[in-house]
Amino acid sequence: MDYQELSKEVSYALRHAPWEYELELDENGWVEIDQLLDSLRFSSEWQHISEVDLNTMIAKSEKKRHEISNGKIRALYGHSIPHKIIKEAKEPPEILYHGTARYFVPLIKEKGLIPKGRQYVHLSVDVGTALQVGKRRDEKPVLLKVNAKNAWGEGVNFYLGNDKVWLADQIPSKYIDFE
Ligand code: HQG
Repeated sequence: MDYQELSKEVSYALRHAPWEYELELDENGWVEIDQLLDSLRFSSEWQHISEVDLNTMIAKSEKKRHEISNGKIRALYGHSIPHKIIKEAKEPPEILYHGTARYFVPLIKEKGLIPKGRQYVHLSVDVGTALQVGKRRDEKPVLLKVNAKNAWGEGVNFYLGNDKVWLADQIPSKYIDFE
């Protein structure tokens, strides 16, 4: 089984288009695993899929994108659906990073970091991860340093995605160090 392809499809279903799979996410983004499996099995590629495959998909992935608990599965970040997923607000580490494309920098200086097509701004705990994120859009990505703890102290909300990804509603540019 192509677990990378499966992960892409599960992310698409759980982050962007649950209605295409006849799924309804609860307020924290969870769906019944059986419902997701039933829906995936309509496609010939996944007709023999089982819960074991979802566990293998998560175990093999280089990023922790999905989580399984109590017969349910959810995406941990990345959502774009209109109904905002409720995340657990949490005090962030002192510094978080954001990797982006050079051509976005003037706009980010002006408006701060905004979620664009997603529900939250995505931040990384380490430089390497942030640069990888930025490389999706620019071969020479820009590394932004976010003074997360200061922002939190002044009322900006942060939320936990996974152990490497933090989320925020927006980050005003006064909390961002540009290279
Ligand atoms: C930029 C992937 C103009 C922002 C990744 C980013 C991540 C602005 C882009 C996760 C802006 C949005 C999310 C402003 C922010 N003006 N551009 N004011 N504020 N931007 O893809 O953070 O592999 O929605 O810098 O690895 O790149 O799918 O967010 O470049 O963890 O699991 O607008 O998605 O994870 O792009 O990536 P995205 P992102 P997966």
